[in-house]
Amino acid sequence: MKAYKSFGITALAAVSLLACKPKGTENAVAGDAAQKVYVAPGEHDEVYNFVSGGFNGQVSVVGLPSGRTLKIIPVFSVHPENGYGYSEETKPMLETSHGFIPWDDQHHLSLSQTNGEIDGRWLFANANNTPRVARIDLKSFKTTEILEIPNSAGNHSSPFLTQNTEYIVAGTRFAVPADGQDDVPIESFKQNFKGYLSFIGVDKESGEMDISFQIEAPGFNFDLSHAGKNKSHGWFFFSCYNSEQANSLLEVNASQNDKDFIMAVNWKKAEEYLKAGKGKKVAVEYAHNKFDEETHTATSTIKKEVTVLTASELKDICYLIPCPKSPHGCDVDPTGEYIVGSGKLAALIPVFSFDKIQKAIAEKNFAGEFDGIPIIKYEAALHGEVQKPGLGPLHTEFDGKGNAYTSHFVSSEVVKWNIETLEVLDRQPTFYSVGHLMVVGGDSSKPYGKYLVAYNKITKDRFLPTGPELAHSAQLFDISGDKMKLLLDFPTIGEPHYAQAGPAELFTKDQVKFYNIGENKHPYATKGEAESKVVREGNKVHVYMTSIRSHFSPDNIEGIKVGDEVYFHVTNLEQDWDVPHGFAIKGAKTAELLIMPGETSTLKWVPEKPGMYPMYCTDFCSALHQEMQGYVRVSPAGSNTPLIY
Ligand code: K7E
Ligand code: RUQ
Ligand code: CUA
Repeated sequence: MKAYKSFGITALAAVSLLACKPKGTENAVAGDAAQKVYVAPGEHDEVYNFVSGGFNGQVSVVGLPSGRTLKIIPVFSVHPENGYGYSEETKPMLETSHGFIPWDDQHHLSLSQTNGEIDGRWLFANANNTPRVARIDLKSFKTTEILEIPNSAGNHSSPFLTQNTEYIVAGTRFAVPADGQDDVPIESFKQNFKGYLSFIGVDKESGEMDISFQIEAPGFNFDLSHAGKNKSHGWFFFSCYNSEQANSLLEVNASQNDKDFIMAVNWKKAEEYLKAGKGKKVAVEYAHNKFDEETHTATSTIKKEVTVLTASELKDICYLIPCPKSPHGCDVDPTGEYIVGSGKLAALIPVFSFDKIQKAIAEKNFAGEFDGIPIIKYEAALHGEVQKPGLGPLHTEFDGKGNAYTSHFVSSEVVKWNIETLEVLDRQPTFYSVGHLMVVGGDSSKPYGKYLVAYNKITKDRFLPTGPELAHSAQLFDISGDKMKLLLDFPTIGEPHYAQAGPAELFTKDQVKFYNIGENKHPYATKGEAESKVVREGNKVHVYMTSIRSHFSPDNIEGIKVGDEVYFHVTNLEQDWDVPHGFAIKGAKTAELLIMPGETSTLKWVPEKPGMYPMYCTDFCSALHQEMQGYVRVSPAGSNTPLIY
């Protein structure tokens, strides 16, 4: 989030003040910090931390408490490290209804849950700009599915999930013209623009996603959301700003109203309406991309229709709860009773009670309605307010011991408070201007606690300077005691927004180490060197190539002509953990490949000039790695050089 504009001069002043170290910060660092974060050589971290990459479109995997980056998982952006988005197999993953998109913006992550507990199966990620939701398989740490979301723009309120991963939910940040009618005047915002909330069903076994239904809501900006848990399972809570429905958010336009809303959605009720045949079919276009783990090949298909339930007609699936000024985070505590709203422009944190919301609905304790949607009276839904927590509250997580931790962007601090008594218990400064924060398991019904990480928006002087572009800074706190203790600063990849984490055992148990070559069902797999070959079909040339320490087969090829479409299908024959091979050929515009043991990967190359083109392995794989090379001779189009390999 970027809040400078709305805070104007005050925020800028606050930020520059904070850029010099506040007094007494040294005391916040735990005396035994070094010991607590030290993971000895050869030892493993205690926790996997999955961190969003923000504008880089990726996800990184960080070990805690060491802060070591273990892997970058490419999701919505191409990744030169492993050829994601470059190889023929993975290119379809980045197809959308707008065509191939090599770079997007990734904000939030959700680990799959069963009975409200992290189950270690999948990680879901959102793309903000061209609305999509991805599923990462945590056996392989690979992105295996991407679903585009129609009727959405700025997919920010996403991908939050229900406690058995029944649904991934995605709310649109930008209201969009209703019924897919895109060509309307922007001035007609109030009449024509709506907000859509997508409920994406997830298959229990395979994890496969598709849009089950959408709810058409007023044209607010849906910012963030969280599912109810336990007693509130069956409900979903969305923060919405711009309740004025202004079409320009410049200046104070969108913040005139003293209160915006949290919208409570009864999705079980929506399911009933759907079963009863309610809902309209709306023509749309969205891509559904799947990576088949048997053939190791992705496909992309375009789907054409969604079912939309209209909230204002159905009356009893959506309820609005007033929430002070521009709510951002909308978080539900582990019991499911408390819903925490964080008004970015408010100087308090309202905490709503699920029981009270239910009572208010039953007693019709409403303050009016908006587009046919009842507005529950603020006091009727309120558990209480945290007074003077800090400035610019954004996001809240929980430790399972009755405490909540809220990040404050403007006053640059993490504030710990008690959910029942609403009393502030502790505060620690962050360096600088924290956005999201995360407690290990802090979004589940059973937080693991122990560590909290603050993901800060401004780095300034925390690390050695690297010119104008700096790594973002994360800060690890020990939250096992009464007071939070700073343990470690570490740099991150991209701009982390949300992150989630769980104890290591959850993710290590079924991990893939390499692919069994016998089970490789890739249509162009070559399962032994003897089967390697080059096959010409018109101007298409398929090279069935193998790689094993330390040679390619075939390694020298003649008879390729200018303008041919050459496909190098490289199968890595190794059957050993951690022996990838690389592949590169001079002048190839699709770049390189990195092929895992037992896998087949394809590089497409269209030579444009006659010449001698060396190819080689790019990953140091053995003492004879430098010998892993060959030549391709390219002759002029129409010449009669025979095919030799
Ligand atoms: Cu607060 Cu996109 Cu979750 Cu960033 S948003 S901080
Ligand atoms: S070679 S070990 Cu290019 Cu010195 Cu790499
Ligand atoms: Cu194979 Cu280097």
